[in-house]
Amino acid sequence: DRMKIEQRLRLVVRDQRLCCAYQPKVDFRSDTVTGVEVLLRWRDEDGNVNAPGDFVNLAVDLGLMDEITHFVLGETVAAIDHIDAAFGPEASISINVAARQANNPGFMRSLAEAIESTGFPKRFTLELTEEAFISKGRFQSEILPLVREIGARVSIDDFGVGYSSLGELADITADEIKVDRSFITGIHRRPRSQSVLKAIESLSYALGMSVVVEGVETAEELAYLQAATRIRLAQGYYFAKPMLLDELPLRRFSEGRGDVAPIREVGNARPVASRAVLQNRAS
Ligand code: G
Ligand code: MN
Repeated sequence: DRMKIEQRLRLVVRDQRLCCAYQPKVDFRSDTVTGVEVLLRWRDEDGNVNAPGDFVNLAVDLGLMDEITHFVLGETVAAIDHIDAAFGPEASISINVAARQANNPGFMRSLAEAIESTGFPKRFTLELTEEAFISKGRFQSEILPLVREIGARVSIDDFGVGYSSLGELADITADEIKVDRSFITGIHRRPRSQSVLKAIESLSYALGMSVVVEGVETAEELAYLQAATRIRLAQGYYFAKPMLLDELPLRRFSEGRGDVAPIREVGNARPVASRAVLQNRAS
């Protein structure tokens, strides 16, 4: 199986079938878009778009991921006018970096340089999973300063599914924490997830991090978050799915009146649970 995936990955890279999708991060208290996350996608021979799945870990193993991350950054910079038109010129731009890449000083130096040379380094956030911060590589003392130096921000991605504890969170200096969607799915009817979310929320705010919830898919989940937490920021299909470049609306996403480009399905994503709330409220 691994050899098959490896073969497919090498063909995808060779044939330049990698691409990016963009998913907004919204402030659901003020109905504004505050940022956008850039997500890697690949096209199969028939042109269908897929999420990377096992590709990322394998690409890291094969030493292909550094080049791919630079490609993602390059695509994002090339698309910046479209991104600004859709999400606003103030929107932050989040790029994902695998934990092993984050602990490689050579790679991180090259990435920081590339981000700096975009001319707008302060708009960037690097999303790293928990392992990046807690690994024995001296990430916090030696690598994080490289990111800080160019004025970019760091985010803890998929929080809650890794191996770190809430105690270890106290030692991490990040700007943002993204709560994994496994805690958000059905949150309105899961008291235990509600308690965990409350604990993450209060610890994160006490440590000066902003909190983003991932994977909001339904009105019920959103209603719970609005009524029972102080969280403002979210991503998820309820607001918008990740969109390919040619699917981005041509004018501000949050100013939509229903006549903006429809949010179409991307790859193997599930159908949209409801129309984008931002569009509904604006009309
Ligand atoms: O690990 P990270 O949070 O960066 O991964 C984001 C992934 O989650 C993307 O591949 C994106 O397509 C997917 N995603 C984003 N929003 C939702 C959602 O509301 N539900 C589900 N099931 N997946 C989502
Ligand atoms: Mn992410």
